[in-house]
Amino acid sequence: SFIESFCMSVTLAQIPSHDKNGEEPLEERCQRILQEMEGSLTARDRVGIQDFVLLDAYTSETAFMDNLRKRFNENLIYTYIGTLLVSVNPYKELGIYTKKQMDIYMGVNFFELPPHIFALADNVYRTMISETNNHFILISGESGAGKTEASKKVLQFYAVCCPSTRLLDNVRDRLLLSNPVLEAFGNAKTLKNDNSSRFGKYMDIQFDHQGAAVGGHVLSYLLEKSRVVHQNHGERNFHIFYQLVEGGEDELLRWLGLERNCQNYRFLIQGECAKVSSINDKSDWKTVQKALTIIEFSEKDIEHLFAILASVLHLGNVQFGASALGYATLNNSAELLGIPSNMLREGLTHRKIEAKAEEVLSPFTAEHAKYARDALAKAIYGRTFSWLVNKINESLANKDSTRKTVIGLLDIYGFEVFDVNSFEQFCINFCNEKLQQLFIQLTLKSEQEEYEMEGIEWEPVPYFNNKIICDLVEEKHRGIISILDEECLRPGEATDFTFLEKLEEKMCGHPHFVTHKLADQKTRKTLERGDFRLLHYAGEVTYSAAGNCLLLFKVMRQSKNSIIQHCFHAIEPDGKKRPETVATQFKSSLSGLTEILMTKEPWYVRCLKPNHCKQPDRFDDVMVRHQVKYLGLMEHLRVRRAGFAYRRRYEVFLKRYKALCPDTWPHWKGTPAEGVQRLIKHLGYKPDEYKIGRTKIFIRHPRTLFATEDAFEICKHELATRIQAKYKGY
Ligand code: AOV
Ligand code: MG
Repeated sequence: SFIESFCMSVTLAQIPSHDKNGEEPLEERCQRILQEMEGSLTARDRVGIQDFVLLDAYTSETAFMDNLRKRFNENLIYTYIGTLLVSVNPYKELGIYTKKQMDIYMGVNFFELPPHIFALADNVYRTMISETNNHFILISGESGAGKTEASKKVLQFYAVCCPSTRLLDNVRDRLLLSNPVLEAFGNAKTLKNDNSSRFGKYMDIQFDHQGAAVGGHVLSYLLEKSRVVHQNHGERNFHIFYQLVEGGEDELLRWLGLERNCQNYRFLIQGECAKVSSINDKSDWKTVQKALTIIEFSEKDIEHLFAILASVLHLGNVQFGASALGYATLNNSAELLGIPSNMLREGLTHRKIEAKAEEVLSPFTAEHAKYARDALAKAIYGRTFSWLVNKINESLANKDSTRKTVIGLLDIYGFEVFDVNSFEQFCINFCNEKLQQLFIQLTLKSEQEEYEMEGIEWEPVPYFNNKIICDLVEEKHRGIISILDEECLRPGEATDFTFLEKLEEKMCGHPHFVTHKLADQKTRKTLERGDFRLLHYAGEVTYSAAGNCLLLFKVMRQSKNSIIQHCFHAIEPDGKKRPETVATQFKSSLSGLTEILMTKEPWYVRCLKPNHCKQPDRFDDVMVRHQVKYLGLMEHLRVRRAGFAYRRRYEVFLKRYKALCPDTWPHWKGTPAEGVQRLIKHLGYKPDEYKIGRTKIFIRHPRTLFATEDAFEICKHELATRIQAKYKGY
């Protein structure tokens, strides 16, 4: 019979995939799920709908917003658009990330339970196992929307839920503990977020063929180093400095020549908020200490690491006046860095000039000396951060060479606009622009192209393509970065103003570029002379070119001092004559990232920020609507809804479900396409529920596939019962 022959092809291990639901009889479970899917009207009214695709007035932004708000008010922060997860930051503990919750979501059909980040994590994981391919989860949203929290939840889910052996336990711990360390050194309080990521992070989690997490690798992107020496009002330096000063043991502080008072260190108090109520620097210090040991930093490494941090703090207190130079603190700094203090002093206050084969020391002005000091502090910190990431990678590396599949987690700094936006914001926002472009390419664009390729009738959904803004920034020879490069590397008197003039000349008329000359025509807001404005996908941002200190930058590049040279010249890749500027390096590292991602299957978490005040239970309509718009959620929904939630190649679909139809079981003689048609006819698919493409079947609603999947489960369940009955006697 059908069941018996099916029985032969299924291994016992495959059968109880839903065994934790064993307490609930399958029939009842199906009934329940169906009821939940249909959703009683009253419940719907109250809690909204968990998948926007099922929303009746799906094209209306108002309906979208209503649903989102309803759910938010009920503390339901997650909603799907198909398999995309929308998350709204609740700004309060919801108690939904417990071990118990993880158990509930583990191995359960995606649409069976209320939307959750764990459901997404689980779905990605199981797809990776069953299709043995690589995936990545792109987490996006503006600063403070909840990206870092989401990425931590995903990592925790894998650490807790994936099979493990005692041997692998430490891999698991290291994966988890890499987070507090990286956050201590790479996150800081900003006006937007008390724990704002100031670097971009891409983490690969590697799994072996049994699905155990066996290793990881972190790539970091452009750390906002300027924060080491300068913080805007209401912001802080990187967490680790405060942790050290607040939490460091007496003995350690004495050795480092530090006092337990943040107010004594210039680099810590420019934002005038060394204390933050939501942050406990003391206990965070303990966590970081513990993490460093588990990641296997040697005692010596740890010692050196803190010596470097302290040297930066001392450096910050060095003052250059007409005559006074803080010799004592400079000596402190030099000692901790392990360099002769006269060399450091000379390096910071003089530059060498070659005149007729002779080297002459020419003193810097106090202004230049300050600049050199800050540049050195930034460079020291930046390099230490890279070193830290390398150390973590060594510790996470999996040495055995068997084939592994990976899930990549991308958590970067979100789009941000401050009163004054400098080069750092330019890079951060460009990064977001690039990721939006990737999202567009992978969803809106490729989706519609696929319908075309498969010969499926399709009414195109229009969307805003931000490629034009990406090009404006990064295009070869013409983009802003190219112009910046040219100005930085051009001999002669390049200044911030010549840079701006070049920009004006080349970008004139570009729909997303505004300078002060054009400001009045394009927008009502005027611009300062040293500013330019970009109309980003997520909103307009005014950048201050004057802050870029192009001139000083050029002076420093000419320095013969080896420390300064080291800091100002990017390492030149072999064979390249032209040194790369930071912007160009960043641009190429982002292209590298895009390449890494393009080889993997994408999943998306779109994080929304409900209000500007970091407060719970406040849903600012205008603000959320704006995010929904620029993230392209409506367009995504339209494509999803008008389109088909699921598609599978005929072979794959047939292979999985052929047991559900006597005609296709156990062998189908015809083409896979015909087999699938026979199969779905048997299953009673309605004509408007699916479309037959060239190579794939397209299914409109998740529930159709869901019903099929359940039929498949019941089929397996019956089979399991039979097998058990059969073998009972043995
Ligand atoms: P971000 O990563 O998106 O901003 P975070 O993930 O750091 O934002 O979230 C900011 C803060 O919001 C967190 O510190 C939490 O207090 C709160 N929060 C976020 N998600 C949740 C959640 N699911 N449950 C409870 N509280 C949450 V930036 O790194 O600034 O772009 O550069
Ligand atoms: Mg973050």
